[in-house]
Amino acid sequence: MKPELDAFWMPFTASRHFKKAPRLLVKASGMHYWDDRGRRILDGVAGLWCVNAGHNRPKVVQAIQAQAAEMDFAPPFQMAHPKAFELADKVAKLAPAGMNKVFFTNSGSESVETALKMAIAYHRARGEGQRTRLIGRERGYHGVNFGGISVGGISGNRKMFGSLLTGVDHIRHTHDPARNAFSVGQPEHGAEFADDLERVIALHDASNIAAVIVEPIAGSTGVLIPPKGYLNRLREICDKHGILLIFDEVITGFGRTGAPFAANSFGVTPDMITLAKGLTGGSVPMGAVLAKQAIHDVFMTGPEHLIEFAHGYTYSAHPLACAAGLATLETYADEGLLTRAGQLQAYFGEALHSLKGLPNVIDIRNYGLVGGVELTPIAGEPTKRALGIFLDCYEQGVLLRYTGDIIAISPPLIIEREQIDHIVDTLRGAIQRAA
Ligand code: PXG
Repeated sequence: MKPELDAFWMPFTASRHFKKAPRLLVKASGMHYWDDRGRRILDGVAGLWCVNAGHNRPKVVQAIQAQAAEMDFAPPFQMAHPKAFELADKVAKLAPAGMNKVFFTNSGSESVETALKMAIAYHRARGEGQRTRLIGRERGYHGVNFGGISVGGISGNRKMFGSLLTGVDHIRHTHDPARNAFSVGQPEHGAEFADDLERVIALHDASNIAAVIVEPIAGSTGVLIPPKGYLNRLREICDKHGILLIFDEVITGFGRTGAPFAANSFGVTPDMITLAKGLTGGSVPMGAVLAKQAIHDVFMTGPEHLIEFAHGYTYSAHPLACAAGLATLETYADEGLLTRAGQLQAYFGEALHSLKGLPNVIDIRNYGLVGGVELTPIAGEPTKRALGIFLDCYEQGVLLRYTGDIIAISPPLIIEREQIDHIVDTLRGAIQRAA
């Protein structure tokens, strides 16, 4: 290993493997990265599901440069700067009707913690302080902080970290390959998986439960598309029992599903939405929680000189992030990107499903511009087949992502049809070579 690689303790990386043969990206533009060997790499995962408008878009670059020169930082507690209000207003205008309050964070993980705290505090402020329990879902990913891994359902992200939050339950996941393998778009079967929520409610009584959090499409666990009717049923059950419904749209937000949010695409309005990634297209770290007016208003009581919600981050609504967010939203609007995934969905889906029948391909899932290709694991060596395919594609100049033995595809929303073909053809070759 080169000594200069030693100090950096890398996030979510097989670091000894990586440091023997590092993959270093040094430049980006539009649909592409360039690596330190000067090779051009087609970005099939929008960086890490975040670069929705493509890389280094001129308006965004210019906005960040101008903001850095004008004002580096403004304290967000008891002070503010104009772009914070402007960006909140623009995000609220994109949101489903009634979801018009925006709380800024710096990441998806922080958005999740913020939403969970808001939910518990909301019930307390309304005089139901016993509603503290939180419900997540098996295979859910809600970032890596303690709240997020507690409601999250990926055991590898939980098992090393002790007792986590107390008062958390999980409903079952929605993966059902026996009935739904190779579904194009939303699977037909499984709306009834939402009824598992009734089981948990029966166990604890609804009066003790604050909120349910789910990803509308589960991303990190390997792209699980919600069965038809499933999210509607979750909404009905939450309404019946006075439980808040939180959609974690860190991946699905900002056009991934063909609408600004998956809540729009699936026609189900939650009480809160957690955001990050596409909000600034990955250019500057930023997250946000969108909340219904009614949730916000519950806090607005008591003496006006007192802080209503004791929560926030030094870098909430950071000027660079706000400038980047405004320019990113402008780029989405200029180019119609928040609905483009809907126009490409059929083409993308067909291309992806052409991999059916290849060796070891046991399921293909797609919605909007997100897809997953599930492979049979190598006996006794889970994740190794997908790792090999990921590395092979990278050698061929295509960046994808793998999780378990699932290959995830989630390109920038500016992708062209030939680039979809190129990604799928490269993946086809790699799957065949891995057989
Ligand atoms: N919620 C969801 C639904 C996410 O997908 C987070 C929260 C946390 O966001 P931050 O910004 O704190 O990382 C995420 C993040 C992958 C992968 O390919 C996915 C994410 C992050 C890194 C890798 O599985 N999603």
